[in-house]
Amino acid sequence: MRTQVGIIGAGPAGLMLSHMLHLEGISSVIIERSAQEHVQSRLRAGVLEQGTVEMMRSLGLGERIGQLGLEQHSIDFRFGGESHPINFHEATGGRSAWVYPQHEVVKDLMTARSAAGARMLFETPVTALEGIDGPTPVVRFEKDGVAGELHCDFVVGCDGFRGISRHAIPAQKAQVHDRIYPFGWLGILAEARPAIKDITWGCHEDGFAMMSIRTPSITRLYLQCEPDDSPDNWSDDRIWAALHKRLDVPGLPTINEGRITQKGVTAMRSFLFEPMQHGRLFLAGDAAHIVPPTGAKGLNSAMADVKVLARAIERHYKRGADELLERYSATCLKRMWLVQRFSAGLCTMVHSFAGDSSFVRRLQRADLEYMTGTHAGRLQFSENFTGLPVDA
Ligand code: RFL
Repeated sequence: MRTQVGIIGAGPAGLMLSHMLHLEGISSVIIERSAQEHVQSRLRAGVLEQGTVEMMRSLGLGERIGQLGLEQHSIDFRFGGESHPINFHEATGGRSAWVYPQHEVVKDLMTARSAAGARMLFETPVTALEGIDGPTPVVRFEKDGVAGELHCDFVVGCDGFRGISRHAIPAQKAQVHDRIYPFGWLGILAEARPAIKDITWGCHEDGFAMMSIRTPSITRLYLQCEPDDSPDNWSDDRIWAALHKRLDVPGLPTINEGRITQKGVTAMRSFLFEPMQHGRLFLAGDAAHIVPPTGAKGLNSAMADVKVLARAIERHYKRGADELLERYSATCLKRMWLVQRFSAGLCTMVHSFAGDSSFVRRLQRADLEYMTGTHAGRLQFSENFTGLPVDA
Protein backbone atom coordinates (compact mmCIF):
# COMPACT_ATOMS: atom_id res chain seq x y z
CA MET A 1 0.00 0.00 0.00
CA ARG A 2 1.24 3.52 -0.76
CA THR A 3 0.17 7.02 0.28
CA GLN A 4 1.70 10.46 0.72
CA VAL A 5 1.30 10.70 4.50
CA GLY A 6 1.06 7.64 6.76
CA ILE A 7 -0.72 8.47 10.02
CA ILE A 8 -0.52 6.24 13.09
CA GLY A 9 -3.50 6.60 15.40
CA ALA A 10 -7.13 7.63 14.89
CA GLY A 11 -7.43 9.91 17.92
CA PRO A 12 -8.25 13.59 17.45
CA ALA A 13 -4.73 14.38 16.18
CA GLY A 14 -4.61 11.68 13.49
CA LEU A 15 -8.17 12.23 12.27
CA MET A 16 -7.83 16.01 12.14
CA LEU A 17 -4.53 15.83 10.26
CA SER A 18 -6.00 13.43 7.72
CA HIS A 19 -9.02 15.72 7.25
CA MET A 20 -6.88 18.84 6.77
CA LEU A 21 -4.58 17.11 4.29
CA HIS A 22 -7.59 15.83 2.35
CA LEU A 23 -8.92 19.40 2.02
CA GLU A 24 -5.55 20.31 0.46
CA GLY A 25 -5.68 17.35 -1.94
CA ILE A 26 -2.98 15.38 -0.10
CA SER A 27 -3.55 11.65 0.44
CA SER A 28 -3.14 9.86 3.75
CA VAL A 29 -3.86 6.50 5.35
CA ILE A 30 -4.71 6.19 9.06
CA ILE A 31 -3.67 3.01 10.86
CA GLU A 32 -5.33 2.48 14.25
CA ARG A 33 -4.79 -0.40 16.64
CA SER A 34 -8.23 -0.26 18.33
CA ALA A 35 -11.72 -0.91 16.97
CA GLN A 36 -13.60 2.06 15.50
CA GLU A 37 -16.44 1.80 18.08
CA HIS A 38 -13.90 1.90 20.91
CA VAL A 39 -12.11 4.97 19.54
CA GLN A 40 -15.42 6.74 19.01
CA SER A 41 -16.80 6.12 22.49
CA ARG A 42 -13.75 6.87 24.72
CA LEU A 43 -14.69 9.44 27.35
CA ARG A 44 -11.86 11.91 27.73
CA ALA A 45 -11.46 15.64 27.23
CA GLY A 46 -14.42 17.93 27.59
CA VAL A 47 -13.34 21.52 27.04
CA LEU A 48 -12.36 23.14 23.74
CA GLU A 49 -10.45 26.40 23.39
CA GLN A 50 -11.75 29.22 21.22
CA GLY A 51 -9.04 28.46 18.63
CA THR A 52 -9.98 24.77 18.42
CA VAL A 53 -13.62 25.66 17.84
CA GLU A 54 -12.69 28.25 15.20
CA MET A 55 -10.45 25.68 13.52
CA MET A 56 -13.27 23.10 13.42
CA ARG A 57 -15.72 25.64 12.06
CA SER A 58 -13.33 26.80 9.34
CA LEU A 59 -12.84 23.17 8.24
CA GLY A 60 -16.57 22.45 7.88
CA LEU A 61 -16.81 20.63 11.22
CA GLY A 62 -18.75 23.21 13.23
CA GLU A 63 -22.35 22.13 12.74
CA ARG A 64 -22.76 19.85 15.77
CA ILE A 65 -20.70 22.13 18.02
CA GLY A 66 -23.28 24.79 17.16
CA GLN A 67 -26.07 22.44 18.26
CA LEU A 68 -24.52 20.60 21.23
CA GLY A 69 -21.56 22.70 22.38
CA LEU A 70 -22.06 24.72 25.53
CA GLU A 71 -20.27 28.04 25.31
CA GLN A 72 -18.61 29.03 28.60
CA HIS A 73 -17.68 32.56 29.65
CA SER A 74 -16.72 32.13 33.25
CA ILE A 75 -15.09 29.72 35.69
CA ASP A 76 -15.74 29.67 39.41
CA PHE A 77 -12.80 29.06 41.78
CA ARG A 78 -13.96 28.17 45.28
CA PHE A 79 -11.61 28.45 48.22
CA GLY A 80 -11.77 29.74 51.77
CA GLY A 81 -15.52 29.03 51.79
CA GLU A 82 -16.16 31.60 49.02
CA SER A 83 -16.70 31.80 45.29
CA HIS A 84 -14.08 33.67 43.18
CA PRO A 85 -15.28 33.69 39.57
CA ILE A 86 -13.11 34.70 36.61
CA ASN A 87 -15.04 35.90 33.57
CA PHE A 88 -12.51 34.95 30.88
CA HIS A 89 -14.83 36.08 28.09
CA GLU A 90 -14.79 39.61 29.45
CA ALA A 91 -11.08 39.55 30.37
CA THR A 92 -10.05 38.54 26.83
CA GLY A 93 -12.44 40.84 25.01
CA GLY A 94 -14.77 38.09 23.83
CA ARG A 95 -12.99 34.72 23.78
CA SER A 96 -14.81 31.64 25.07
CA ALA A 97 -14.32 27.99 25.92
CA TRP A 98 -16.78 25.28 24.86
CA VAL A 99 -17.91 22.17 26.66
CA TYR A 100 -17.97 19.70 23.77
CA PRO A 101 -16.73 16.22 24.63
CA GLN A 102 -13.83 14.61 22.83
CA HIS A 103 -15.95 11.67 21.62
CA GLU A 104 -18.16 14.17 19.77
CA VAL A 105 -15.08 15.74 18.15
CA VAL A 106 -13.94 12.26 17.12
CA LYS A 107 -17.43 11.46 15.80
CA ASP A 108 -17.46 14.66 13.68
CA LEU A 109 -14.04 13.84 12.28
CA MET A 110 -14.87 10.18 11.58
CA THR A 111 -18.07 11.19 9.80
CA ALA A 112 -16.20 13.70 7.62
CA ARG A 113 -13.39 11.25 6.87
CA SER A 114 -15.79 8.40 6.03
CA ALA A 115 -17.88 10.67 3.77
CA ALA A 116 -14.71 11.54 1.84
CA GLY A 117 -13.87 7.84 1.42
CA ALA A 118 -10.79 8.02 3.64
CA ARG A 119 -8.57 4.99 3.99
CA MET A 120 -8.66 4.09 7.71
CA LEU A 121 -7.52 0.70 8.98
CA PHE A 122 -8.89 -0.21 12.42
CA GLU A 123 -7.81 -3.10 14.67
CA THR A 124 -4.45 -2.79 12.95
CA PRO A 125 -1.51 -2.23 15.31
CA VAL A 126 1.58 -0.62 13.83
CA THR A 127 4.55 -2.80 14.78
CA ALA A 128 7.56 -0.89 13.40
CA LEU A 129 8.71 2.16 11.46
CA GLU A 130 11.54 1.82 9.00
CA GLY A 131 13.55 4.14 6.79
CA ILE A 132 12.53 7.39 8.49
CA ASP A 133 16.01 8.81 7.81
CA GLY A 134 15.54 8.30 4.06
CA PRO A 135 13.03 9.54 1.46
CA THR A 136 10.71 6.51 1.52
CA PRO A 137 9.72 5.45 5.04
CA VAL A 138 7.74 2.28 5.63
CA VAL A 139 5.13 1.66 8.32
CA ARG A 140 4.81 -2.01 9.26
CA PHE A 141 1.52 -3.23 10.70
CA GLU A 142 -0.47 -6.35 11.42
CA LYS A 143 -4.03 -6.91 10.22
CA ASP A 144 -5.86 -10.09 11.30
CA GLY A 145 -2.51 -11.62 12.17
CA VAL A 146 -1.10 -10.89 8.71
CA ALA A 147 1.85 -8.50 8.32
CA GLY A 148 1.42 -5.53 5.98
CA GLU A 149 3.35 -2.44 5.00
CA LEU A 150 2.52 1.14 4.07
CA HIS A 151 5.01 3.09 1.94
CA CYS A 152 4.79 6.86 2.26
CA ASP A 153 6.63 10.18 1.94
CA PHE A 154 6.07 11.14 5.58
CA VAL A 155 5.03 9.30 8.74
CA VAL A 156 3.13 11.13 11.47
CA GLY A 157 2.98 9.55 14.92
CA CYS A 158 -0.42 10.50 16.36
CA ASP A 159 -0.39 7.37 18.48
CA GLY A 160 -0.76 8.90 21.92
CA PHE A 161 1.36 8.53 25.02
CA ARG A 162 1.54 4.72 24.80
CA GLY A 163 2.28 4.62 21.09
CA ILE A 164 5.43 3.35 19.43
CA SER A 165 6.40 6.18 17.09
CA ARG A 166 8.47 8.39 19.38
CA HIS A 167 10.63 5.35 20.21
CA ALA A 168 11.79 5.38 16.58
CA ILE A 169 13.65 8.65 17.24
CA PRO A 170 17.26 7.78 18.16
CA ALA A 171 17.77 7.90 21.95
CA GLN A 172 20.91 10.02 21.65
CA LYS A 173 18.87 12.72 19.88
CA ALA A 174 15.93 12.66 22.28
CA GLN A 175 15.24 14.43 25.53
CA VAL A 176 12.43 13.57 27.92
CA HIS A 177 11.09 16.07 30.44
CA ASP A 178 8.74 14.51 32.96
CA ARG A 179 6.94 15.25 36.20
CA ILE A 180 4.68 12.75 37.93
CA TYR A 181 2.25 14.18 40.48
CA PRO A 182 1.61 12.44 43.79
CA PHE A 183 -2.15 12.27 43.20
CA GLY A 184 -4.75 11.25 40.64
CA TRP A 185 -8.29 12.26 39.69
CA LEU A 186 -11.34 10.15 40.33
CA GLY A 187 -13.70 11.14 37.51
CA ILE A 188 -17.42 10.40 37.57
CA LEU A 189 -20.37 10.98 35.28
CA ALA A 190 -23.63 11.60 37.11
CA GLU A 191 -27.21 11.85 35.92
CA ALA A 192 -27.64 15.16 37.69
CA ARG A 193 -28.47 18.65 36.54
CA PRO A 194 -25.37 20.83 37.01
CA ALA A 195 -25.94 23.21 39.93
CA ILE A 196 -24.54 26.12 37.90
CA LYS A 197 -23.51 26.45 34.26
CA ASP A 198 -19.93 27.53 34.95
CA ILE A 199 -17.08 25.07 35.41
CA THR A 200 -16.45 25.08 39.17
CA TRP A 201 -13.15 24.29 40.87
CA GLY A 202 -12.94 23.50 44.56
CA CYS A 203 -9.46 24.25 45.94
CA HIS A 204 -9.86 22.67 49.36
CA GLU A 205 -7.41 21.56 52.06
CA ASP A 206 -8.76 17.99 51.66
CA GLY A 207 -7.91 18.07 47.95
CA PHE A 208 -9.10 19.45 44.62
CA ALA A 209 -12.57 18.90 43.15
CA MET A 210 -14.19 20.00 39.91
CA MET A 211 -17.69 20.18 38.53
CA SER A 212 -18.34 20.65 34.84
CA ILE A 213 -21.53 20.55 32.79
CA ARG A 214 -21.65 17.80 30.13
CA THR A 215 -25.26 18.24 29.03
CA PRO A 216 -28.10 20.12 30.71
CA SER A 217 -28.89 16.89 32.62
CA ILE A 218 -25.43 15.29 33.05
CA THR A 219 -22.60 16.49 35.27
CA ARG A 220 -18.91 15.52 35.02
CA LEU A 221 -17.19 15.65 38.41
CA TYR A 222 -13.62 15.01 39.55
CA LEU A 223 -12.01 14.48 42.96
CA GLN A 224 -8.32 14.49 43.81
CA CYS A 225 -7.45 11.00 45.03
CA GLU A 226 -4.39 8.78 45.53
CA PRO A 227 -2.42 8.22 42.29
CA ASP A 228 -2.97 4.45 42.48
CA ASP A 229 -6.48 4.68 43.94
CA SER A 230 -9.18 2.29 42.82
CA PRO A 231 -12.71 3.48 42.04
CA ASP A 232 -13.81 0.59 44.28
CA ASN A 233 -12.46 2.55 47.27
CA TRP A 234 -15.03 5.23 46.55
CA SER A 235 -18.63 4.38 47.43
CA ASP A 236 -21.26 6.74 46.04
CA ASP A 237 -21.82 8.14 49.54
CA ARG A 238 -18.11 8.83 50.01
CA ILE A 239 -17.95 10.56 46.60
CA TRP A 240 -20.92 12.86 47.25
CA ALA A 241 -19.74 13.72 50.77
CA ALA A 242 -16.28 14.71 49.45
CA LEU A 243 -17.74 16.67 46.53
CA HIS A 244 -20.07 18.65 48.80
CA LYS A 245 -17.26 19.41 51.23
CA ARG A 246 -14.85 20.61 48.54
CA LEU A 247 -17.27 22.42 46.21
CA ASP A 248 -20.20 23.85 48.17
CA VAL A 249 -19.97 27.38 49.57
CA PRO A 250 -22.53 29.31 51.63
CA GLY A 251 -25.00 31.40 49.63
CA LEU A 252 -24.75 29.41 46.37
CA PRO A 253 -26.65 26.31 45.23
CA THR A 254 -25.12 23.05 46.47
CA ILE A 255 -24.08 20.51 43.85
CA ASN A 256 -26.86 18.22 42.67
CA GLU A 257 -26.57 14.49 43.25
CA GLY A 258 -27.69 11.83 40.80
CA ARG A 259 -27.07 8.27 39.67
CA ILE A 260 -23.36 7.71 39.00
CA THR A 261 -22.99 6.01 35.63
CA GLN A 262 -19.21 5.92 35.32
CA LYS A 263 -16.17 6.01 37.64
CA GLY A 264 -12.48 5.98 36.73
CA VAL A 265 -9.10 7.08 38.09
CA THR A 266 -6.64 9.07 35.95
CA ALA A 267 -2.97 9.46 36.90
CA MET A 268 -1.50 12.94 36.52
CA ARG A 269 1.72 13.80 34.77
CA SER A 270 3.47 16.44 32.75
CA PHE A 271 5.61 15.00 29.95
CA LEU A 272 7.39 16.49 26.98
CA PHE A 273 9.50 14.71 24.40
CA GLU A 274 11.86 16.61 22.14
CA PRO A 275 12.45 16.89 19.28
CA MET A 276 9.01 16.30 17.79
CA GLN A 277 10.55 15.26 14.45
CA HIS A 278 13.34 13.16 13.05
CA GLY A 279 13.97 12.65 9.35
CA ARG A 280 10.57 11.96 7.80
CA LEU A 281 8.84 11.17 11.11
CA PHE A 282 6.78 13.84 12.91
CA LEU A 283 5.05 13.50 16.28
CA ALA A 284 1.77 15.23 17.15
CA GLY A 285 -0.45 15.34 20.23
CA ASP A 286 -0.07 13.02 23.20
CA ALA A 287 2.66 11.09 21.37
CA ALA A 288 4.93 14.03 22.19
CA HIS A 289 3.38 15.69 25.21
CA ILE A 290 1.07 15.08 28.15
CA VAL A 291 -0.34 17.68 30.49
CA PRO A 292 -2.26 17.20 33.73
CA PRO A 293 -5.96 17.64 32.88
CA THR A 294 -6.24 20.71 35.15
CA GLY A 295 -5.90 23.25 32.34
CA ALA A 296 -7.93 21.24 29.77
CA LYS A 297 -5.08 21.45 27.27
CA GLY A 298 -4.41 17.90 25.98
CA LEU A 299 -6.84 17.73 23.08
CA ASN A 300 -6.39 21.41 22.28
CA SER A 301 -2.61 21.02 22.09
CA ALA A 302 -2.99 18.04 19.76
CA MET A 303 -5.09 20.25 17.47
CA ALA A 304 -2.50 23.04 17.62
CA ASP A 305 0.31 20.65 16.52
CA VAL A 306 -1.76 19.35 13.64
CA LYS A 307 -2.56 22.85 12.43
CA VAL A 308 1.18 23.63 12.23
CA LEU A 309 2.00 20.31 10.58
CA ALA A 310 -0.79 20.36 7.99
CA ARG A 311 0.35 23.81 6.82
CA ALA A 312 3.99 22.64 6.64
CA ILE A 313 3.12 19.52 4.63
CA GLU A 314 0.93 21.56 2.31
CA ARG A 315 3.87 23.94 1.64
CA HIS A 316 6.07 20.95 0.84
CA TYR A 317 3.71 19.54 -1.79
CA LYS A 318 2.33 22.77 -3.23
CA ARG A 319 5.43 24.97 -3.25
CA GLY A 320 8.33 22.57 -2.76
CA ALA A 321 9.27 24.63 0.32
CA ASP A 322 10.44 22.78 3.41
CA GLU A 323 11.23 25.58 5.89
CA LEU A 324 8.00 25.09 7.83
CA LEU A 325 8.59 21.33 7.99
CA GLU A 326 12.14 21.86 9.23
CA ARG A 327 10.88 24.21 11.91
CA TYR A 328 7.91 22.05 12.94
CA SER A 329 9.34 20.81 16.24
CA ALA A 330 10.68 24.22 17.28
CA THR A 331 7.40 25.96 16.39
CA CYS A 332 5.28 23.50 18.38
CA LEU A 333 7.64 23.30 21.35
CA LYS A 334 7.74 27.06 21.80
CA ARG A 335 3.98 27.13 22.34
CA MET A 336 3.91 23.79 24.15
CA TRP A 337 6.29 24.96 26.86
CA LEU A 338 3.93 27.85 27.58
CA VAL A 339 1.06 25.37 27.76
CA GLN A 340 3.11 23.13 30.07
CA ARG A 341 3.87 26.15 32.24
CA PHE A 342 0.17 27.01 32.54
CA SER A 343 -0.99 23.43 33.14
CA ALA A 344 1.71 22.52 35.66
CA GLY A 345 1.41 25.87 37.44
CA LEU A 346 -2.35 25.53 37.79
CA CYS A 347 -2.05 21.90 38.86
CA THR A 348 0.39 22.89 41.61
CA MET A 349 -1.77 25.83 42.69
CA VAL A 350 -5.06 23.98 43.17
CA HIS A 351 -4.12 20.56 44.55
CA SER A 352 -3.29 19.62 48.08
CA PHE A 353 0.20 18.08 48.40
CA ALA A 354 0.64 15.75 51.38
CA GLY A 355 3.36 16.95 53.74
CA ASP A 356 3.43 20.57 52.52
CA SER A 357 4.32 23.08 55.24
CA SER A 358 1.91 25.82 56.29
CA PHE A 359 4.21 28.24 54.44
CA VAL A 360 3.74 26.43 51.12
CA ARG A 361 -0.01 26.17 51.69
CA ARG A 362 -0.25 29.91 52.35
CA LEU A 363 1.74 30.59 49.16
CA GLN A 364 -0.75 28.46 47.24
CA ARG A 365 -3.60 30.54 48.70
CA ALA A 366 -1.79 33.77 47.81
CA ASP A 367 -1.38 32.50 44.21
CA LEU A 368 -5.11 31.78 44.03
CA GLU A 369 -5.95 35.17 45.47
CA TYR A 370 -3.66 36.95 43.00
CA MET A 371 -5.05 35.00 40.03
CA THR A 372 -8.71 35.60 40.88
CA GLY A 373 -8.44 38.96 42.65
CA THR A 374 -6.29 41.12 40.36
CA HIS A 375 -6.74 42.34 36.81
CA ALA A 376 -3.32 40.98 35.78
CA GLY A 377 -4.01 37.58 37.37
CA ARG A 378 -7.40 37.22 35.70
CA LEU A 379 -6.03 38.29 32.31
CA GLN A 380 -3.15 35.83 32.46
CA PHE A 381 -5.46 32.95 33.38
CA SER A 382 -8.00 33.94 30.74
CA GLU A 383 -5.53 34.22 27.85
CA ASN A 384 -4.10 30.80 28.65
CA PHE A 385 -7.42 29.10 29.35
CA THR A 386 -9.09 30.25 26.14
CA GLY A 387 -5.93 29.29 24.19
CA LEU A 388 -2.67 30.91 23.15
CA PRO A 389 -2.25 31.74 19.45
CA VAL A 390 -0.97 28.99 17.17
CA ASP A 391 1.91 30.12 14.97
CA ALA A 392 1.09 28.13 11.85
P1 RFL B 1 -5.07 9.74 21.54
O1 RFL B 1 -6.46 10.26 21.65
O2 RFL B 1 -4.51 8.99 22.70
O3 RFL B 1 -5.04 8.80 20.25
C1 RFL B 1 -3.94 7.98 19.95
C2 RFL B 1 -4.43 6.81 19.14
O4 RFL B 1 -3.31 6.03 18.70
C3 RFL B 1 -3.64 4.66 18.79
N1 RFL B 1 -2.40 3.85 18.83
C4 RFL B 1 -1.98 3.07 17.83
N2 RFL B 1 -2.51 2.80 16.65
C5 RFL B 1 -1.83 1.93 15.83
N3 RFL B 1 -0.67 1.30 16.21
C6 RFL B 1 -0.11 1.54 17.40
N4 RFL B 1 1.02 0.95 17.75
C7 RFL B 1 -0.77 2.47 18.28
N5 RFL B 1 -0.52 2.94 19.53
C8 RFL B 1 -1.51 3.78 19.84
C9 RFL B 1 -4.49 4.58 20.05
O5 RFL B 1 -5.30 3.42 20.05
C10 RFL B 1 -5.30 5.86 19.95
O6 RFL B 1 -6.54 5.67 19.29
O7 RFL B 1 -4.03 10.89 21.21
P2 RFL B 1 -4.22 12.31 20.42
O8 RFL B 1 -4.91 12.12 19.11
O9 RFL B 1 -2.91 12.95 20.49
O10 RFL B 1 -5.27 13.13 21.33
C11 RFL B 1 -4.92 13.56 22.60
C12 RFL B 1 -6.15 13.59 23.52
O11 RFL B 1 -6.82 12.35 23.45
C13 RFL B 1 -5.75 13.91 24.97
O12 RFL B 1 -4.75 14.89 25.01
C14 RFL B 1 -6.95 14.42 25.80
O13 RFL B 1 -7.92 13.42 25.96
C15 RFL B 1 -6.47 14.90 27.18
N6 RFL B 1 -7.55 15.37 28.06
C16 RFL B 1 -8.10 16.64 27.91
N7 RFL B 1 -7.68 17.46 26.92
C17 RFL B 1 -8.26 18.67 26.73
O14 RFL B 1 -7.85 19.41 25.81
N8 RFL B 1 -9.30 19.12 27.52
C18 RFL B 1 -9.78 18.36 28.55
O15 RFL B 1 -10.72 18.78 29.22
C19 RFL B 1 -9.16 17.08 28.79
N9 RFL B 1 -9.60 16.27 29.77
C20 RFL B 1 -8.06 14.51 29.04
C21 RFL B 1 -9.09 15.00 29.90
C22 RFL B 1 -7.57 13.20 29.17
C23 RFL B 1 -8.09 12.37 30.14
N10 RFL B 1 -7.58 11.02 30.18
C24 RFL B 1 -8.36 9.87 30.34
C25 RFL B 1 -6.23 10.76 29.72
C26 RFL B 1 -9.60 14.18 30.88
C27 RFL B 1 -9.12 12.86 31.02
C28 RFL B 1 -9.70 12.04 32.12
